[in-house]
Amino acid sequence: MSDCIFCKIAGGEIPTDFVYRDEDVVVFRDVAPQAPTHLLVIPRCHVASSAEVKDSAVWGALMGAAVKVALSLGLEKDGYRMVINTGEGSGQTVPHLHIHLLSGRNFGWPPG
Ligand code: DGP
Repeated sequence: MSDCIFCKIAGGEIPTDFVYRDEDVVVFRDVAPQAPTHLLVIPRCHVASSAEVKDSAVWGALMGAAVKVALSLGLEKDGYRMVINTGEGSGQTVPHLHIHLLSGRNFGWPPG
């Protein structure tokens, strides 16, 4: 989508240091980190939110990449959290599906 910031990042229109890239997914650091490690895992194809996924292969690619990156960084040692905000009420601000991958501090439950 031409006016989507995450499509521009995935497409290379906005210079970004990628932590991970494959043909379906890119991973990069959140601009406003909420933990010492805060990565965004996004599909290259534009999907507005988790509620809009039509092809279950998107989930395999996204979750597979998220866990691969988490393990490659050793995040499982102290634990990590994955979050998918869906819709305004959940706090979603960017309408392009993304997994927040957070680690490096203790997380409370229930989440705020
Ligand atoms: P959410 O609120 O779940 O939609 O999360 C969107 C996240 O995206 C938020 O934590 C800030 C981050 N973000 C927004 N714009 C940019 C950007 O241009 N670059 C990067 N790296 N992160 C962004």
